[in-house]
Amino acid sequence: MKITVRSHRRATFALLPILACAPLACSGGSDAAGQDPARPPAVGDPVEVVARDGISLAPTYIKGNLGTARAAAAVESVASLLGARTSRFELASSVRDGAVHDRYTQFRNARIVLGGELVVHSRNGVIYAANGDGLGDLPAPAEAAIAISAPAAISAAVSIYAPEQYAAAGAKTELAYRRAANGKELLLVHTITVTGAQTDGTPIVDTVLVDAVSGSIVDRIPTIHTARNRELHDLKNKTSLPGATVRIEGQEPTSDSVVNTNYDRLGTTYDAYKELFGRDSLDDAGGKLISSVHYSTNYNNAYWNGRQMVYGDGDGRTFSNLANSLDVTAHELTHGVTSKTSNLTYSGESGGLNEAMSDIFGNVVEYYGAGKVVSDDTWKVGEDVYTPSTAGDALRYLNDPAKDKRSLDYYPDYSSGVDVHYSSGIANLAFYLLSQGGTHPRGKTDVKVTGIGIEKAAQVFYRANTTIFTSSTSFANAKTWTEQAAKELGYTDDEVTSVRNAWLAVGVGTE
Ligand SMILES: [Ca+2]
Ligand SMILES: [Ca+2]
Ligand SMILES: [Zn+2]
Repeated sequence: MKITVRSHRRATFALLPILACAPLACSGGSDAAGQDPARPPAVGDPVEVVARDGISLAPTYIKGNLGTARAAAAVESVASLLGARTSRFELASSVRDGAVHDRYTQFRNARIVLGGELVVHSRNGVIYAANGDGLGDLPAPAEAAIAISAPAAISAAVSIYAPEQYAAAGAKTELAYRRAANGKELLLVHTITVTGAQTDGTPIVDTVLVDAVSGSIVDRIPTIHTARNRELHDLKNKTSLPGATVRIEGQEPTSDSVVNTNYDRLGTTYDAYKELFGRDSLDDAGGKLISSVHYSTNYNNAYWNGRQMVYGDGDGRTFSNLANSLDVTAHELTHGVTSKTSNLTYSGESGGLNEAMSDIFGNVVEYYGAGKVVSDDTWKVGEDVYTPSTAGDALRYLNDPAKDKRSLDYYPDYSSGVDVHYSSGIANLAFYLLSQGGTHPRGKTDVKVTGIGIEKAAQVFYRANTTIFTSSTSFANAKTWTEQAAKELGYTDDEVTSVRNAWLAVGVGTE
């Protein structure tokens, strides 16, 4: 196994002079001011509820002058406006892009509420908007209701794996709350980390949630993000990461063309994120981009393990070497961006959105690498390494997801068991239609979308994923929140309508 390590390039990106631009004088286009450009919120303005949760009816997005950023009283007041009076909130992370987007973790009865983050948006110290999921005062069992012990929960978690897959469990067993599937209450769950390996060598690091009251499995959340869903099982050679260092930033090419090509792919991905979004690497702090290539033998996959990319050589039939593909590389790296920002949970609807972000930005990077040219390949995933003996096909298709015979292209077809690599098709198609315009490729709706171009569409999805989405964002939330992102970017009413229509065209929302 070999590894390519890329140290960061120091950012020369300077802050845009947005602070010198009074909101009233700011015209449209890409500003990073982070609020509706029409007028700043003023004290005494009514608080506007932009969207509500479909079940709890708690607001999921509010706008107005909501007080002083990071003041405890203001955060409490914002939480209360969002219907969360019985929870406590702690600042977890922050994104700055001219505006400040503070993410707060929610606690109930001193236990974390998974997926229940509050995001508070401020500018010049004044909160102008806030959003979140699962923030209403949903009923929650007290710890006195626990009927399932931690060891019993670990047994239940392990039982969903084949014996040869499972290696260990229980290292990080903790109690937490998680919204029930019916949306009406919080469940008290044991969170259990399970490690092991699939038969093709892909590692397993899952978080399994076991209901502490009923003992049922609530969710299985993989933390290993593969570029594609596993299809073949050829060999089971074990590997240990990261392997020997063979090329670091600035070093001359080696004799291994796979190392050199992947080194260039990492460079293009870095440059695209920096130029298009002003982002300095995955963590926006110049962090290293690390790849290990030649993983296992004939391994038909690539994955992101939370720290680095890992690529198989492919078996030469289903895939050639995955490390040579730019959109596969950028797909994996985008999992890193998502994990540092929205941290979309990798199961259910949020998991489909997580995969879609990677498919979308994988190809936005490919578009950038092609000299900012849109081609048929812009809407195909992994076309350069998939089925070397068949021309023109791809692993997935953003412009016609159902072409792979598995991916969804219409939200009413969604059910909770759909693999995240296939539910991603719903958002992938929305992105395609927002970029290029048109109607649903299979006529499932008759909504006509006016395209706004790939770069503007990418700005909308990037802003939503990095500053508004939370770990439990649904497709319906994604619709509302990408519309908000477009407004914050200063896009025209027609362009915001295109965002709305793109989602309506794939069956998300009704108006
Ligand atoms: Ca592509
Ligand atoms: Ca092919
Ligand atoms: Zn992925």
